[in-house]
Amino acid sequence: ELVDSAASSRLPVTSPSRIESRWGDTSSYGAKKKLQAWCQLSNGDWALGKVESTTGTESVLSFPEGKVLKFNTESLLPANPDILDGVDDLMQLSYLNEPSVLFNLQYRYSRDMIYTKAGPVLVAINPFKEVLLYGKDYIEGYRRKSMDSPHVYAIADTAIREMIRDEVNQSIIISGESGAGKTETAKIAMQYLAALGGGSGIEYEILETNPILEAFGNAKTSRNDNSSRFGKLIEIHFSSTGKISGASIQTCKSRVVQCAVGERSYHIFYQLCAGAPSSLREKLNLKKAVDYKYLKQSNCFSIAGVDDAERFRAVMEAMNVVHISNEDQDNVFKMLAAVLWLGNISFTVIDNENHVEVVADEGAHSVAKLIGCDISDLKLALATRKMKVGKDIIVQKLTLSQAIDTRDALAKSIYASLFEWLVDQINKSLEVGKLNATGDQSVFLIFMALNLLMYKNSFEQFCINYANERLQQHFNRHLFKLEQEEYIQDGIDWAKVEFEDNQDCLNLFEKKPLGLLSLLDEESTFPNGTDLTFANKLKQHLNSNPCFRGDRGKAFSISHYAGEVVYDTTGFLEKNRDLLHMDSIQLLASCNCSLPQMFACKMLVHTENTMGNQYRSSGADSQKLSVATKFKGQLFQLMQRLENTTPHFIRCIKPNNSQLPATYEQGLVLQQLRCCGVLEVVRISRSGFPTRMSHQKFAKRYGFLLLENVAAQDPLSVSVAILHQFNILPEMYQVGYTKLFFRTGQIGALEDTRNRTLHGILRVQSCFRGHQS
Ligand code: AOV
Repeated sequence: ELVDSAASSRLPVTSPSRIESRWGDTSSYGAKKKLQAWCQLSNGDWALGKVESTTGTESVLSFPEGKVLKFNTESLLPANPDILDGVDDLMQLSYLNEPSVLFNLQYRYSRDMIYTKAGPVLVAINPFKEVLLYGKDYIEGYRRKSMDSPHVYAIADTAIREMIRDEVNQSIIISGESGAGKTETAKIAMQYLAALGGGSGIEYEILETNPILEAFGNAKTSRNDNSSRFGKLIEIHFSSTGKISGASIQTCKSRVVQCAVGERSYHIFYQLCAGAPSSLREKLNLKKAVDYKYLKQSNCFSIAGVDDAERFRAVMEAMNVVHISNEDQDNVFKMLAAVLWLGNISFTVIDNENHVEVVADEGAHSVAKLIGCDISDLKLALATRKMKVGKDIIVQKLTLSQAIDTRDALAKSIYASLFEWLVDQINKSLEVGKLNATGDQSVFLIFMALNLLMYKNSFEQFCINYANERLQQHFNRHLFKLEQEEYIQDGIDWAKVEFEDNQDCLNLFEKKPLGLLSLLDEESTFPNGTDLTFANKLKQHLNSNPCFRGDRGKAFSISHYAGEVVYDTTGFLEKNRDLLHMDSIQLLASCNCSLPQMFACKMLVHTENTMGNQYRSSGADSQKLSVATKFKGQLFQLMQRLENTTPHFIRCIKPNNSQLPATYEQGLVLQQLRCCGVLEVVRISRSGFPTRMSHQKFAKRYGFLLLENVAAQDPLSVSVAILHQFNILPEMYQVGYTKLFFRTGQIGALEDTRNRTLHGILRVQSCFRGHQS
């Protein structure tokens, strides 16, 4: 910047075209350097082209391969100057539009720089291959701060340091869709935590919980071979000296045994059928997966490239690592087999009112044997219901559909209880440091499975998307606070920064009595409620809500922060009720096997807690808390714990659905950036003043463009003079105590002018040199 400001500052002036007036003063790049712009091709991808000409509403763009195409000028988006290619924080971009963000991430990804910051968020793109970014040297580099490019290690380092320095709990919130790399990322973060705080071996045990939780909690879906059907929260405790002293895991489930064509139920069922050794097979009277109705319904038994038998051995090994005794393991497998056999139990109709009786075949006998009850008790529990009428208890026979529901509900609740029990066992094993854990700080590692929003959504996505909405609010508010602090610190008028909140959408879910969840629970308790009456009720009460739209038939739409999603209410009531009758609980309580007894105990506690609360008890038959309400409760607990932590956010992105390296599908990435809230960060920043530069830096960088001589003036005065000379509108910037704050795009325009001027000077200089030589 050895430039004589007086000589170089005459700016060529041309009349700004439509694009230029929209994007700021980027005109007169003129013939030498054409304006570059993003345009959307017919396949939806964005491409970078040179603007050849603009006439009326149309622009002609040329592309590197020589192609020339016409576009609607309004549809073009400005591209960033080349010097910003591959910046390691998206916030450094002058233009934060979607193609610019996508391109920047792709630029880095193709160079194995899979991590990029988006302000306070770390974006991690799954490389689907080994990248040389980990291990001892890198850990040392980040520990000593000799490395500072975006990395999971850097996040873990900040978390651990802030925990020790501020004595405040930290959370690392890792989200992304299945297969995006959450588990890997958590392991990488753990690696770092273990290097700084490990040594007891507990970190190994924590990692070994993964195969177990995945086997029991994950399933193949049509979109993902290994989709986690639960949210997972791992809490790692550190002693005051910064060493890992223990850990605990919490899960938050949203799916029950049921699957569609092309999907599988939980992995563990197929693993058990494929991998159980013969002695175990005999004990469980185990058949092949195809012999079980629950597994057969979807007609999908294997996953490409996955050996279920081998996985089963890995799960058994992991169970040993977390100290689940052989006897308990046997009991676990018994419960699994009981669930499978329950699905094979059939009924015969015994009268003309469609009442039924259980067929005492292999299925029924196996279940009774496995859970340790009398077959007559089992038959009674599945085909009758005790009702309280006045002071008397009468026994009512069940119809075929009631009996099937009862059977399925029992299977689901055994499975859910088993999963809960397993998590409890794992936690006991990880509790080593608990004794002296009082007063310790801890780092929480939190996984939230953020599934992609899909066109046809059911109850599960409804719950997950609701959770995402809550998490998004937490994220927004954190960001808002960080921003606010920076503005206030620099004396900026905070009122000029607008932030959108998703409170409206959350209200749509949570308002009482006329919110989605309340209405769902209400309809679920009506004996005559159906999915259709539920859908109609929503339309009747919520149509005036801007986040809600009633669609045809059983469908409705919600405007989520990430976009509009259509839901189909089919199955909502049944899944939400997750009804288990007292008769079934009593059956489990009467078993002479330890696990069913324990399950029944827990269910009874649940039931008692909720009776007289929100839920009516109808005689001897009482209901558990609805699934949605339970989910909401767990979510609130999780949020409450998060509120008391300093959060760190990592968003994992899956660049393609084929698990291939070096394959970056724009549309897929974009979808996830929207869902994970990365574009939201960008949007929030854009609504504020995302570009910041100190007075000094600004004066030094652009001062030479001034017409008047300002050499003697202070940086602030120089800065103000620049702002005036370039007619930057007052609403486009704010002057702080130490920094200037700009709205998006403003610096880009200045930067272009600067480059243009420098180019001009260089040309003039080389011209001179040419003469001299
Ligand atoms: P998930 O945890 O997000 O899915 P994973 O962490 O299991 O996804 O990642 C899926 C696969 O991507 C892994 O098995 C690796 O092959 C690859 N991968 C992810 N991150 C990296 C990385 N940093 N380096 C190399 N390979 C990676 V799930 O928990 O299904 O919701 O169940």
